[in-house]
This record gives sequence, C-alpha cells and structure tokens, in this order.
Amino acid sequence: MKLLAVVVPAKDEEATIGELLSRIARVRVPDHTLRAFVVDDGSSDLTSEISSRHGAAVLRHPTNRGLGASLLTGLRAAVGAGADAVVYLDADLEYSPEDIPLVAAPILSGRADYVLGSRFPHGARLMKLSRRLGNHVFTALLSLLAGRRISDGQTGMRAFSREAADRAEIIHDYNYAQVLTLDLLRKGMKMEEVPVSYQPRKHGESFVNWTYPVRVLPAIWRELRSP
Ligand SMILES: Nc1nc2c(ncn2[C@@H]2O[C@H](COP(=O)(O)OP(=O)(O)OP(=O)(O)O)[C@@H](O)[C@H]2O)c(=O)[nH]1
Ligand SMILES: [Mg+2]
Repeated sequence: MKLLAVVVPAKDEEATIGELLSRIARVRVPDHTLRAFVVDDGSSDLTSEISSRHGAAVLRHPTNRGLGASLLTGLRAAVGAGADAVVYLDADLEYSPEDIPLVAAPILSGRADYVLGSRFPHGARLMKLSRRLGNHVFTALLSLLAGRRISDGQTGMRAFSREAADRAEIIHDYNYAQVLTLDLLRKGMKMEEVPVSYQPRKHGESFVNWTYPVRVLPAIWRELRSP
C-alpha cells in the first residue's frame, strides 16, 4: 500500500475540523492508505484536540505563522512520513474531501506533479462578487506570468507528487497561492487543473481582507526575481 497524505492547515477551525476528518476517513483511493496531517497554526480553540481524537497526525505551530508556512510544514511532514503523494485542502469545508480522488488522479497516474482543484465553473456563482473579481484579476496575472491559461489561481485544494511536495518553496506566508504555482512551474513540474466542488465558508473567519493586493503583489515580484 502507498501513502496518500492529506494536509489540512487549520487556524481556529473547531467548528468544522471534526466533520472534515470523519469525511476524509471515509474516502477510498485504490492501493493507497490515506492519512490526515493537520497543521494547527497557533489556534486558541480545540482544533488540535479534536484532530488528535480523530486519529490525525497533528503538527503544531506554537504561534500563528500563516497559511503558506502551515502548508509547507504539512508538505514536509508528509514527505518525512514517506508519502507517495499529497493532497492539501482547507479546513473550513469549502472544499469536499470526496473530491480527493479526483485531484489526486493526475498525480497517481503519473501525468502531473501538481494539480489545482479549480472552483470554476461550478462554484463561481456562489462566490462573493468582490472575491470573484479579485480572483479573476490575480488569476489573469498568474496566467500571464506562468505563460499558460489557469482558471483558479487561488484555490484551497491542490495535489502534489512526492517530488513536488519535497521541492516546493513558499517565499511569502500570507499568500502562498500564486508564488507556490510559479515556484513549481519554474522547477519544471507538470501542472494540471481539475474542476472541484465549492461551497462558501459558513463558520469561522476568513484571513482575506482589503490588504490582500498590497501584500500579494510584492510577493509575486520577489518570487520572480529569486534565482
Ligand atoms: N485565517 C487563517 N487561516 C489560516 C491560517 N493559517 C492556516 N489557516 C487555514 O487556512 C485555510 C484557508 O483560510 P481561509 O480563511 O478559509 O481562506 P479563504 O478560503 O481564502 O477565505 P474564505 O473564502 O473567506 O474562507 C483554512 O483551513 C484556515 O484554517 C491563518 O494564519 N489565518
Ligand atoms: Mg476558506
């Protein structure tokens, strides 16, 4: 049996993490054992306790370090545990664990090293207008920089080959979304997009606010200038 690691970064997600982990436990992928790795990013609620109770491996950041750092902690732990492939998804149930086999498929068949689970076209009408516009602007910019058409550059559900998980670098903690993709493409990783289902967050708080563009643009610039 091969190991498919499911990395879940979580900051104060006690309302949803239990249900998410129970649903992950019911997902079946042929020839693979699934194991959840929850990265508790300095939560002050019961995120870690609930995750341990569900049998997940829990990696704890003593203080809040941000989503990019959390994802990287999860990827490194998964590779360290011998994962053959990794799927990552957000903890807030916006994405469905039932889509894990779908985003993992191009990796498991050896067709791709990196998969973006795209919320378009299905989820588009559910997304807030401001979010949708922001997504289009940043995805257009990412497509331009990547030199290929991408439909959802900011998705919170992705899959990685072992090599991509091992080699990924994230130059900016606040918004890993675009810089991670640019980093992996520049390393020659093969990318695919797969449509996934999407439902806007019902609990907890989002970390996205009006400062997003001010923080993301310099990060993209730094990634492009890095060797
Ligand atoms: N808010 C926040 N989330 C974090 C942090 N570190 C890890 N996360 C997790 O990162 C994932 C994505 O965060 P969200 O706030 O849902 O970001 P988003 O999906 O772009 O925004 P929404 O559409 O409003 O949900 C969630 O699983 C969070 O629990 C952090 O420092 N702040
Ligand atoms: Mg979310």
